Amino acid sequence: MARKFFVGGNWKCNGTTEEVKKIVSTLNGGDVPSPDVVEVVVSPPFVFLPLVKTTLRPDFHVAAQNCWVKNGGAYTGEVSAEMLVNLDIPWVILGHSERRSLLKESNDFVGDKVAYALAKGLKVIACVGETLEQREAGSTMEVVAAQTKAIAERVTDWTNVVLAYEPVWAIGTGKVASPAQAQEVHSELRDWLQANTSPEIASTTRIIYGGSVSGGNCKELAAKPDVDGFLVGGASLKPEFIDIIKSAE
Ligand code: G2H
Repeated sequence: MARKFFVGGNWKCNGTTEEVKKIVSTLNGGDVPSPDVVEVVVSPPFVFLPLVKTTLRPDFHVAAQNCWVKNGGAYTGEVSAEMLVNLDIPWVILGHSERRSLLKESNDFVGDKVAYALAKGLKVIACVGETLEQREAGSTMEVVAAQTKAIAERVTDWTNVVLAYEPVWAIGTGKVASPAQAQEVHSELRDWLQANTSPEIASTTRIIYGGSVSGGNCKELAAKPDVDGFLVGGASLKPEFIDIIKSAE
């Protein structure tokens, strides 16, 4: 089964109501390939999710940028998977490196979150990636395999999982991975899935790339056989996000 190209826009902690309305209006006016060709999901901060969901074109979907590891309760500042489901938010990003590093989210904690969110009916963009130090030490695959293993130990059905490979050294730095570097890790991740989950999961799970993706570099990256799309940060706030979506064709 062919893997449908996937483009996610991670708005991170950016935007005012006016700015959000402007981004949505740009997206709504964009001429992009049909939903048969590309799946587009944008991820505004929690507070803007209802606004974006109600004003965004129907062929694009929304994602939260995080959710709590279990049911709600006395967890000040958290948002539960159940709340996202209640608001009809279909997707959530989990394990982003900014949360892993700044908020000390461990592999196990991210794995627990992914399993819980999936069990509640959410679709998950699960992020993995190595730091520059780890890459230079030659441990890239060891790091991303351990991050993926923590998910694989808890999840059997990968239908609603998109795996995002985001090398930390490429995030928000303008230093995008070369198409060959991205392809190498994506291919090794697919091999890892083949060996540790199943051939079916390995061949159908989308592995997308994130880290300084732009309108200028997306086409070359998209041409690689194991790059099934992108998770875009900075450029997803700009009109060039439309060009990135178009790289699906
Ligand atoms: C990586 C990416 C989006 P950016 O974090 O998840 O951000 O494209 O700004 O590097």
